[in-house]
Amino acid sequence: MAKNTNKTSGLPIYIVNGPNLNLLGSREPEIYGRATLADIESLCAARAKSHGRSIVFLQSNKEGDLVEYLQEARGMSCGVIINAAGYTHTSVAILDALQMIAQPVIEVHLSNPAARENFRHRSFVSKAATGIIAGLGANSYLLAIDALAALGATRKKTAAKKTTAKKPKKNSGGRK
Ligand code: CA2
Repeated sequence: MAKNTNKTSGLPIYIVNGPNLNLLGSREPEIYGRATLADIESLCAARAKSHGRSIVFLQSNKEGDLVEYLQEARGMSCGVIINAAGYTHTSVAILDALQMIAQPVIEVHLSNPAARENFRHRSFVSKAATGIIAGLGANSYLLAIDALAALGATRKKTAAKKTTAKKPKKNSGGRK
């Protein structure tokens, strides 16, 4: 596992959940599974702990609250996992907030929106996401935690590691 030496090391993973996910487990289990959001929170806390990480687990039915959680995550997290639920497909405000986050952002979904109705095929969140995990029920969240741990959850989204290519020495046995 990559060593976490960046200044965000030690900060929690923010897990942000959008509208109606507070009702999980009560309806449409064939699409969203039987786990409640509280179940998913416990599973996430345990998985994060196994990577030496902690979580801040948040849910709101209000777009403005979600924007505020994401603004808070800029200075207070080592990475963000977001299931924006219905706002995935509509919210420019959430996209704008995500674009201001330097840490890695993983978009998650319980179902696979690409295999569902056309209106779910567009995701504003994807435009700002480092990666996307969908269609695996509660496991989507757990794999997103694994992904952040594997990334070190510290690397800036755009700043690729600088590599200084060594100049080949003249006549040093290289291909002629
Ligand atoms: O699959 C996902 O995780 C979604 O983000 C869930 C959203 C949906 O609008 C996205 O297209 C995909 C819907 C969340 C609705 O939550 C429910 C809670 C209880 C029962 C039924 C749905």
